[in-house]
Amino acid sequence: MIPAEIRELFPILKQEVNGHPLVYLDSAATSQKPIQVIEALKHYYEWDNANVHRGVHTLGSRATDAYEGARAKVAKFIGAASEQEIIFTRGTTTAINIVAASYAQSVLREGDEIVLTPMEHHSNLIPWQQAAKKTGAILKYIPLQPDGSISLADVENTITERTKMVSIVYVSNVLGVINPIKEIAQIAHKHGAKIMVDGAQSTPHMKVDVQDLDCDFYGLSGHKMCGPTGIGALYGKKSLLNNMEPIEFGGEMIDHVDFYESTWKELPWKFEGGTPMIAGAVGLGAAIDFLTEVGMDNIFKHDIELTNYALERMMQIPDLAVYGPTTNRAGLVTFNLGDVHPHDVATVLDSMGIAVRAGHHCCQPLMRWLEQSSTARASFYLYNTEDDVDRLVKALLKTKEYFGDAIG
Ligand code: 7TS
Repeated sequence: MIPAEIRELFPILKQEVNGHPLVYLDSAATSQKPIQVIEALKHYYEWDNANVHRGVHTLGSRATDAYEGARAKVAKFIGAASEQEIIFTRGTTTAINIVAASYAQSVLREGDEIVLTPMEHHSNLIPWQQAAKKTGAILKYIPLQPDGSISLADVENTITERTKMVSIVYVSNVLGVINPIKEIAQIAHKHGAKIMVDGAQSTPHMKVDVQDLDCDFYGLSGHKMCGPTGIGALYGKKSLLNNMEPIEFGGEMIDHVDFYESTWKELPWKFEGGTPMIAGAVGLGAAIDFLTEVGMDNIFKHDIELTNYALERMMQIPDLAVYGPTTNRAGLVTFNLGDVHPHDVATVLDSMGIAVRAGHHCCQPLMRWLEQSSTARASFYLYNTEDDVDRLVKALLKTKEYFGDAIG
């Protein structure tokens, strides 16, 4: 386990909520930020703030160095071959939208197939629905096993010669399942398809190597990995990004502009129209330094141990249903307490200082597959401890008492 002192680096966790010390179990929605990231943002605004790639003045070059330095950190963190393969975006949603709008819509033809799974977040579903509508391509879904995992046999059966694009989540934000991306990429490539990976929930918790996975595109969100909101990245293989058209046009992304025609900068800047999220990138760079120092393998181990501990304890609570597989899963537990509405569960937990998310988690099709309208979810990160899990379990038992006969 990661030492409990790590928690001390997160100032927000020191407060009381509703008269109880805060237990933050909603990191899958957004993670908290360590002092190093907060200080990096403060330092940037106090000393270096200027626009990038323009000013010859000192602040301009400091800001540019900080921004491009952060890009190099992202590239190294996910094992990209070159910094040119990293495009800064607002987050995973924007990363997927760029690929669906630029790459997919230029290659897809009527009758081509886009392969997804029923566990996709809306951000990895709706952009593909739009691409299908515009091109006449067809959406296909790899079926789920009863525990919510997917089998490679089903992957083999679903991907065909007509498949041009596979887009799949690495770690589900509801089931916690870790999908076998490397194997799926091999199957996709065997059929000449490209694969996009939704890395929103994997990048914060495990070591990612895009070259080893051999994925063509990969999206991540900075705010889920100790970084600021409003910053994320799209990784794409250079050979693909080079042949893609930008989807945002304007300042910063151009080479030569004339009255009727313009040309674009080289990678990655042709995809970064307008003034980028400079401070956000600097904060993300600081978050990557922090995570690297703690060690991604340590974080993965910590989150898994905590989740297993939570699963073991939560499964002993009568009437509490837990969703997702029991093995090969990452740091979150999705559950329902009998028939009590998860919003009510979350509200009672909040009154005891415990923050969990309730709702459909932006996965409405998956909720229907689970035959639930919504669920509650506790998600863990490096600052959580066994004590947090004990507090959650105790509070759930109290919640159960509170609702009494309503549970059935
Ligand atoms: N993909 C997955 C698997 C996610 O969990 C999320 C956000 C996204 C994509 C979108 O990321 P964004 O940073 O672009 O918004 N998931 C959640 C969640 O589970 N609760 O709140 C946001």
